[in-house]
Amino acid sequence: MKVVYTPAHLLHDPHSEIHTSGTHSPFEHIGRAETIKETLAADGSFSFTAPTEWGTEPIAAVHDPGLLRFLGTAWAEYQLYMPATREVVPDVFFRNPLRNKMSELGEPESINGRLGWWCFETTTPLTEGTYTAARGAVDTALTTTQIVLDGDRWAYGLCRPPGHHAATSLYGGYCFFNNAAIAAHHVASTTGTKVTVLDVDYHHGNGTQEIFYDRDDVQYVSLHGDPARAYPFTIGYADETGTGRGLGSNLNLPLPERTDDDGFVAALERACAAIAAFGPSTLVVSLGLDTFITDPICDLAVTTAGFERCGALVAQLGLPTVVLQEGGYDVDHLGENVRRWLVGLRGSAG
Ligand code: SP5
Ligand code: ZN
Repeated sequence: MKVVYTPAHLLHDPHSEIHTSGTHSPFEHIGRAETIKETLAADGSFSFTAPTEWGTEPIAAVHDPGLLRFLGTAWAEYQLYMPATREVVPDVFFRNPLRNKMSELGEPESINGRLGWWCFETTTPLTEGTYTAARGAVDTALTTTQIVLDGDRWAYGLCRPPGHHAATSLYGGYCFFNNAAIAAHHVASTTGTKVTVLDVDYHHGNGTQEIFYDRDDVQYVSLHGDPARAYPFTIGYADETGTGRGLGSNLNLPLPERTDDDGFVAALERACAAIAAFGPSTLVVSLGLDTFITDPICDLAVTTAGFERCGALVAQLGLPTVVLQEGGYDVDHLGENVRRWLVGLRGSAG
């Protein structure tokens, strides 16, 4: 199986993350991608390739060009406002009710105002190299997709930073550009065929859902911790099924605390039945391993053996499959969990 990896992710190197009312060392850090790379390299049956450059066009096809422009310059602009800030984080968020009964506001002018306009939460710092790293993750996703479009049955893109929380016009949740959505849109728009994004990260992929919510050519299917208790809290409920032409092509399967291998596999069987019924040409998997039993920020109980079962179940769909990295924060087990998911997917096919 081909693996697409670039060291560009090392340029996104936050030293702190603001969550649960304090500043902490980040859960989303460079060691995550490095341990995955090392584990897959040590296995010997994966062949590594570097991404090619795709430019900004595929990003602007999915995201607001304003978000793209902002992320390209925000860190440098902030230095003029607050010199020598290593990690740039908004402190004022734009919330619609602020301007209740007033005219609609466009993007504010000041850098501080713009940060709160394009970002939705505090855990996603912008560092000096974040934009370059995020562009590298998109190139990784698109190169992985091209490998599958060119005939490989599957390929794995080691995307970092992850993507599924990034919406059309918002970044957050450790995500800047929605790698999986950009990949899925690329397939749908260049081949004219249907695509499914299957999201098995612990967190609901609010960005991917929002991007495709009114479309009938891209299905979004997600298994995740119930947003009644889990991030991102305000989206990911079972009654969100799509709108307009997209009605019926969004499926959320919220899961209870401590869901184990059998429970997760049972939900994945439901997901696969819905995917088979939709009939896509291509599958894009948002692969998060934060459903793992000892993940430090999540509360499901999937094991390493369970991940292999999940990969094998997805293989039974018989679809060309683009696997893209999302979350997973138990770094001691992350590489092996990814490896076993991919081993399950490829089975004895090699
Ligand atoms: C891609 C991805 O998995 N993004 C997840 C973003 C979740 N960010 C929330 C971090 C909150 C950490 N809460 C700490 C609780 C410790 N018990
Ligand atoms: Zn996650």
